[in-house]
Amino acid sequence: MSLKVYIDGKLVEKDKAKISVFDHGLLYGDGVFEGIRSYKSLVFKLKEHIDRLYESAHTIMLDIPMSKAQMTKAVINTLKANKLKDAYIRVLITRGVGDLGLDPRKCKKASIIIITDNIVLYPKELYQKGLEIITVPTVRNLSSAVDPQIKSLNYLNNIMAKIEAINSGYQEAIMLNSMGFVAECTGDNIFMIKNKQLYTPPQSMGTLRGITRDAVIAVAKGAKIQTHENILTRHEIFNADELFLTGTAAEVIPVVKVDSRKIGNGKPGKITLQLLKEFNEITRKEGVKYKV
Ligand code: PXG
Repeated sequence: MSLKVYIDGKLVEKDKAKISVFDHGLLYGDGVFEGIRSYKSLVFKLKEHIDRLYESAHTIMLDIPMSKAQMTKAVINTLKANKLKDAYIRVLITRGVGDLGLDPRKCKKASIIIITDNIVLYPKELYQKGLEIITVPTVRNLSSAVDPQIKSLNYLNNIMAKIEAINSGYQEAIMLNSMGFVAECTGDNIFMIKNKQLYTPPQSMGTLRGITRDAVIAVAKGAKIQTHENILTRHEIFNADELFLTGTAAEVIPVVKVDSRKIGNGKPGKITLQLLKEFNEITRKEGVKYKV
């Protein structure tokens, strides 16, 4: 059975899942998206993802032609149609079909696309050995230009940083903001442990308020680990006891080297591994249940 994709109310075969070349999502990256996961027939933080999707759309004045309750149903129905228990879910809202000009008023109706697929996991050894990453020249978008809270279909800012990492032989990059403070990675948030306390940059640094980030902060608070949203410099990152990244795709992944500086003892840290374990427990326990 081939994969079915939801497009504007219909489930269509993957090969037939197509949109117009006049869609402003393609012409201008004019649209928004979410990346969501399900674990063992539980969609993790579905409400939070849908709320963030509607907030992104609200800011760009994109009217999603369905309610949040209908969106929730559409996501679940797409998972069911594909009999997926552990899935990566991509919801996209494009501005829709318009003409070749920028004017979004020419686009009469937004398109809703829901893609569900098997999740491609990162190699297990990355979680055991930890990642080596670098800082890159491309700075994170200014909040006053394109706010990183908007998960827009234009991810060039992040892709530029990813290319710079890849060109230097690394898989992931730390993006700094225009002031030189740590913002986040290309598709993940960053955390450090120093003296048994947890630190991550605040939204005002050009950091996306990740849903995994919030979940990890909640886990840390539950474990009585003091947590802070603080400005972080490269110096502070280099001298962290432990470092890790969080994101829907990566979950919690340890970092052991930044710009050739060893972090802590060069191995994934104890608190990181504890948070990783507890996070994995909640993803298998909490969420919106569905039957396939
Ligand atoms: N920062 C950025 C810039 C992101 O795009 C996160 C942090 C983590 O947020 P959540 O809510 O997922 O904890 C993201 C999320 C991928 C991929 O394939 C990841 C994201 C977007 C698109 C693709 O790794 N990002």
